[in-house]
Amino acid sequence: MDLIQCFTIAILWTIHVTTVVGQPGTHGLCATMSYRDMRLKQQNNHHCQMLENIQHEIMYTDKNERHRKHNQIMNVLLGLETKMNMLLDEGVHQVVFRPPPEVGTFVEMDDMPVLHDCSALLKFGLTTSGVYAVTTPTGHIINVYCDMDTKDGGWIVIQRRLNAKVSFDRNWDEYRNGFGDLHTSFWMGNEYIHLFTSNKTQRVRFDMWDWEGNTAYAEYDNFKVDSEMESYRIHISGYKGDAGDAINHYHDDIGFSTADKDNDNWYGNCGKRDKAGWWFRDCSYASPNGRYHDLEDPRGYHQTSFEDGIIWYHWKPDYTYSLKRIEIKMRPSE
Ligand SMILES: [Ca+2]
Repeated sequence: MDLIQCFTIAILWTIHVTTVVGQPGTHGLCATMSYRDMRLKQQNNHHCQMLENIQHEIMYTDKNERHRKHNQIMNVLLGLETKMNMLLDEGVHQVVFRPPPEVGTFVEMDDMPVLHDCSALLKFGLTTSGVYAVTTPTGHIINVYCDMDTKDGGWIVIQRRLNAKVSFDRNWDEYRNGFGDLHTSFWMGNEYIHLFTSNKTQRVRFDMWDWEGNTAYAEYDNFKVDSEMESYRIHISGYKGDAGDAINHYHDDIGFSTADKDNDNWYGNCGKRDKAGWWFRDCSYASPNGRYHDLEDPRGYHQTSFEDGIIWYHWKPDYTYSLKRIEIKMRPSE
């Protein structure tokens, strides 16, 4: 097996290990936002670090230095093998090796795609939804959830609400950096949304579920979030879908607000009142980050106080109707 083959197998193998072990009930650390903040020494004890190592090697290794790096990478592979055996001992046995897109050939090093977002991973042949490492436009590697199943695939999931376990009543810094668990409920982080939408024109899609078993979606062709200096101002237009346009006509071109940073147009503080961070105006027709109400809530999901639930008014024209589930995702336009 030559070096190119080693690289290719290593990266595909590791990505799938990362995906599989990141599923609920097995090993969720990869999926947490705190993983991004762990010190290198701590990360070294975790398989995610191996993926990062290999990606760094592939992206930053000069052609002439590859042989010098070879042994180093082989050590990473040995570590990976050890980790694999540990996982197998722990009962994780769904480890998938997927050959490169063109069966029988291996991707040349110079052609190796930089895995810069979920759509690139999809093009590379990774069709399983899950947690992956991708590079931000500024060159940092972060963990994201890729939705490969929703129409067109290759979506970076920005937000998901599944239950009330993760509170979205968070401050500015938490909304900037991201919070929650990538397999359940989370916010990707305004800074990352800004970076990805500044680099390429992105589409954004809202998928939503009600309590009666119905689904709806809203998609926008143009989605961009400005920098923190500009209060993460949103630019969104080009609606299509069956949920109704609750965003473009009302939430376009407004800064992000949280309870501790009021950029809304209301005399009060929408984020404080609705216990959420969002692009509030006066205050919202869409409020995906509102408080999660379910049947366990003593007030019941259908008895939210005015506007404080998960609202999409153009689908459920009732400010006391809080949705069962919602997801927000983006992918490049082309
Ligand atoms: Ca205000």
